[in-house]
Amino acid sequence: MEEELHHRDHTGVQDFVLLEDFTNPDAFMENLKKRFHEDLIYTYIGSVLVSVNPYHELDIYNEKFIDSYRNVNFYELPPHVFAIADASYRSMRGENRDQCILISGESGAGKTEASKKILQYIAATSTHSKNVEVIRDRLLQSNPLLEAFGNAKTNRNDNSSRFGKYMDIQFDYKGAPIGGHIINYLLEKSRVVHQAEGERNFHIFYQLLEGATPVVLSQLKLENSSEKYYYLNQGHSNSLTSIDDRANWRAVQHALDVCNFSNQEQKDLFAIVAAVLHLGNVTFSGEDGGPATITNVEPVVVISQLLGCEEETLLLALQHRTIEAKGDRVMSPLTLDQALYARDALAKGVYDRLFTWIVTKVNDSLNSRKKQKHSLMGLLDIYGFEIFQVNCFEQFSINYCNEKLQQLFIELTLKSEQEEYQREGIEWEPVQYFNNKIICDLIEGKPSGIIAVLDEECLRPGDATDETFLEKLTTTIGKHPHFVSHATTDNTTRKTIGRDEFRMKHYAGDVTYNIKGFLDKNNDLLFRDLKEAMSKTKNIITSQCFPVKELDSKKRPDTAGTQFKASLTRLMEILVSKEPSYVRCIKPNDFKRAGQFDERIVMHQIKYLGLMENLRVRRAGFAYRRPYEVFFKRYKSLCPLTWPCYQGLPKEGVKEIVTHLHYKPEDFKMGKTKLFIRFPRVLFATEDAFQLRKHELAAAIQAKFKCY
Ligand code: AD9
Ligand code: MG
Repeated sequence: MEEELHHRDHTGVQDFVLLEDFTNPDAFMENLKKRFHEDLIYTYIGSVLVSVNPYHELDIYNEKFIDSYRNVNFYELPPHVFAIADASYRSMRGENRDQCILISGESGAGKTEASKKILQYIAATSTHSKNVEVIRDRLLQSNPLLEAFGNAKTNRNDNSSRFGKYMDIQFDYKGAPIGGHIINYLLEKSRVVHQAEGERNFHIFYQLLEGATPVVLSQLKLENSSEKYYYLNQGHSNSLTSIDDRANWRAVQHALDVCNFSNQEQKDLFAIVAAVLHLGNVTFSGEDGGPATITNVEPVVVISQLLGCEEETLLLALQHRTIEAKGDRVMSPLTLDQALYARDALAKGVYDRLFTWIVTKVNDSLNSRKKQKHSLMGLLDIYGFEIFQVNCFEQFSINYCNEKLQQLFIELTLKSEQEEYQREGIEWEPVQYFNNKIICDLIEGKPSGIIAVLDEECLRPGDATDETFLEKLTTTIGKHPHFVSHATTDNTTRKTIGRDEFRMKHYAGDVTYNIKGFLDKNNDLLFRDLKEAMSKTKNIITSQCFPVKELDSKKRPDTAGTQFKASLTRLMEILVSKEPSYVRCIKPNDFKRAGQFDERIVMHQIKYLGLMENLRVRRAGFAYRRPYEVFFKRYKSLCPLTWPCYQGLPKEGVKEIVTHLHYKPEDFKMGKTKLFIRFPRVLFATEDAFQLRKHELAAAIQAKFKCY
């Protein structure tokens, strides 16, 4: 098996650190390309894994591969996502440090696939018992379930994640997975009511229509034809060859059972999914500015049956809103625009809360309760950087999230690595890199960041509109080097940007955002009457999702932008507290096509992901570093001067050890508190010697006991 693996990997270099011309981006790309055409999709930059999406199935994820990567030193086998998973797992076990694996790259680059492979590896590697198996299955099954509700076909990716996901896997002291916890980030709920040309709604809708039995469909009053539903037919792209909705439906059914959703819960869940579809088919009529009336009552009747609420209440809430004036409550009819807005807001609100309810329920099933949590491994798989024909509030949020992640990467690799050399007094030629902190500040800064300005407009009573928001942006940040608007730019650029747009120079490229809907989406308003109607439903999920106490609260909820910002800040705190590993995913072409390597777009990604800088820092640096205490404790038995007893300081002890092991001067440097080793092979040799020594010592002890 190992022979086979080595044989497969004869093309290019496995680690960019070995590239002769390591400062040349063309050489970098040539290496990626050569390997890509041999289906060698993984390459290292030191301990960072670079992965290129092959866009076809590779037979490198089977049991045999899992076995061969288990417990093997990182650099001994060809680069693989399993090696990253294994190294992270072993580091967690060996050094008792919580880990996280951060997967980044643009939409369609292969993040979600990578995260699934890591989970597969971890599930297969760790010690098994009956209890562990239950949790392991749930961890694995949470994927198809959340993907069904949270992924969709976009023009970039047929299975695009439309929510961010951070998953902690909890392990006991033996290294067995005993629980997990998922945090979900901002679901792109606008997709529930509208899809761009060529795109689809969330997978679950099509799965239900394609996969459910005629009996189930008739209970839900649905027809097996997605074309009939307004919320599904706007993108004109319902059937896909790349996705088997029927098979995925069966997978979801299985996942729901494994994750402990009761029959009643499953019934209620799909009643909601169906209700959303019926809601989309409710139509209104109304004159300019006059009251709107529902023109087809049938779907409303069906919804009230499905959710278990009064038909009348729902009809009223869809056509009116209650206004409180001077202590009096008055029913005010909605205009046509308002009624359509309210209908869509209800559909989005219900679906979004349902999604969070599902995550909570999955977390419940993964809760390790009394069992002793010992260590954690986090997996982050978010939506990748996106540029569409038209970019809205959703793309703005997604790209903001990617800026934050890039910032973390910079902080933890480029910046901290260089700072550490300085701190440790090691000679060092600084590497220049672009720090995107300036863009993060532009978005989230106070008081003049984009989110702050947006909030200000949202909270301003009176005539605030998307247009006034843009005006305000232009006056407050018009001169910022990463912001461009029609009003602030030169004549040439002005031709490329509309009056209702602003452009941001993101780390990954320029994106032009259309301001339409920014205020609404940030406000995220759902009329009280509809909330109240939902809180009174007999369907346990909707009533739980719309608790009465929310209605009683007088406090205005935070805007969508501010909530997202806060959740990202918390995420960053979680991530910096752990030891990170990185997978950097690259998309080889824009056509989801196997075997096609588009140099232009790959080069663009190499540049913005900062891979060249990453390589330079790595190349000039040291593969391994450990505090003297840690190194000394592990390897002291290798040197007669430090074993079995040693009186001196750990640093002096380490010096004895490396001298005894004949480390060459160019192989290592001694910092103030840490030992730095330049090449992994040196460490491997030391580790191998240690393993041998351990066996010798164990044998000696055994022999001693036998004498007695
Ligand atoms: V998005 O930001 O969620 O839109 P991802 O998650 O980066 O994006 P994803 O993992 O979903 O991309 O990959 C897109 C598609 O590429 C998958 O559906 C697969 O068809 C294909 N892919 C990705 N990685 C692999 C792989 N290692 N082997 C085979 C792959 N196919
Ligand atoms: Mg994804």
